[in-house]
Amino acid sequence: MSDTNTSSDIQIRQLPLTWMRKMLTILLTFDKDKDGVMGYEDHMQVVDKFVREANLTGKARDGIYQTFQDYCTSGESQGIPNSPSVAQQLLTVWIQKDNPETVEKWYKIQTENAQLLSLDVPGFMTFDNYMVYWNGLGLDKRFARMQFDYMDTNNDGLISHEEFANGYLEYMCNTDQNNLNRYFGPLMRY
Ligand SMILES: [Ca+2]
Ligand SMILES: [Ca+2]
Repeated sequence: MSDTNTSSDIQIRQLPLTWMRKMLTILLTFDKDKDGVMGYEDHMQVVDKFVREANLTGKARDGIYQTFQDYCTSGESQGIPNSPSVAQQLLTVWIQKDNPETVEKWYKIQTENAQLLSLDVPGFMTFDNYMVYWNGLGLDKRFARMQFDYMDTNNDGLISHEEFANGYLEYMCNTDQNNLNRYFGPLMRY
């Protein structure tokens, strides 16, 4: 192909395996209609489930919908849900992980999630609250504690909103083969 997009001129075979497995693990969790892409409808289903699990109402509920809508339908981040295939979505995320605008949206989404999950202990997420998130995503309960402790970088037994959001950014942006972040549970085999 002879398009002009130089920065995106990377092939799927060039992506680091661990990073790719992390992204495919997200896909397994979020691709509800199993069409190979985490699209707009998948995102909305995730929010629906989250809203139910966390019993959100009123402004809290409207806020999280608004944040996801913005992510899916405006700015460069919308290229991710609008990708036509698994490979294209991986390549789009690969590029967007270096885009400050998209990274800021990721941070905002996870900070808002953390706030909504810790209404009883403002500013921090207890392990019980974290389990609302983990179970809401339908992840393997056995591995929740390991990830919780991994993100608890100051070892106070709580996850601050910053620790939660930074954990997500590290999951998305760290391309090291030995990265132990398991934000969405054990990595899929690929
Ligand atoms: Ca899908
Ligand atoms: Ca902590």
